[in-house]
Amino acid sequence: MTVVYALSAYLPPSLRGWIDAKITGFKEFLVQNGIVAAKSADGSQPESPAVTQARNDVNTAKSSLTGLERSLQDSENDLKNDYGPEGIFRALKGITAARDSGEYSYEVTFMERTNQKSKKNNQVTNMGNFVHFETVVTDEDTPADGKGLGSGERLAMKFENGQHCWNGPNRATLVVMACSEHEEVWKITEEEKCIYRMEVGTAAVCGVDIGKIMAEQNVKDEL
Ligand code: MAN
Repeated sequence: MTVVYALSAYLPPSLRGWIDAKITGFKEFLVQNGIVAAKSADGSQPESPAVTQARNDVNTAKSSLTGLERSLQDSENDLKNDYGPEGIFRALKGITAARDSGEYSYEVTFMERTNQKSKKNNQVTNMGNFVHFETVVTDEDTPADGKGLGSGERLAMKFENGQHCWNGPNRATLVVMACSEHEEVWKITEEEKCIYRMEVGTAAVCGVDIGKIMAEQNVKDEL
């Protein structure tokens, strides 16, 4: 533009006027169509609308990519969680059963965590977070009301890495399950300092094929 302006200085005034008008018109056309930016009052050259638009498009695309990455991560985490075969335990996830014992109330939230709640001050201590299934062989007489583990191979949920125990390990719980009509905690023991065992009844294990569940978990672990 500057070169054209300089050249027009050598032209006869009538022609110069005509060229100046054409150049001004062309510049206006470029501004109106967003190809170049209008000069601001202080004479600086701001960004053109086309560049602003392109930048906005990039930012929008970036934030939707971030959203997609987050939901992909959520799905991957969900897949990694162990629900056992055919989603049998998916229905149990998040259900809580509790029982008082001594100065505490103990609760298991299946597939999530175990808690020890003080009856005095309601303080909650995490006794472990769900890691995986294990099997336990039990050998006891089933009580008359049927509320007990009985004898045989039982499925168990292992919860680890709970709140650290003073002068001891991080709290951990083994929740051993047997068939029962409702979810209920039958017995709680502290086997060693801060290592707990809960015996619970749940309809989720009635008639399940333990061998199949463990085989599927092993396949998942190897993936
Ligand atoms: C608390 C409870 C007990 C545990 C002690 C260990 O009192 O969690 O179960 O044995 O801490 O200091």
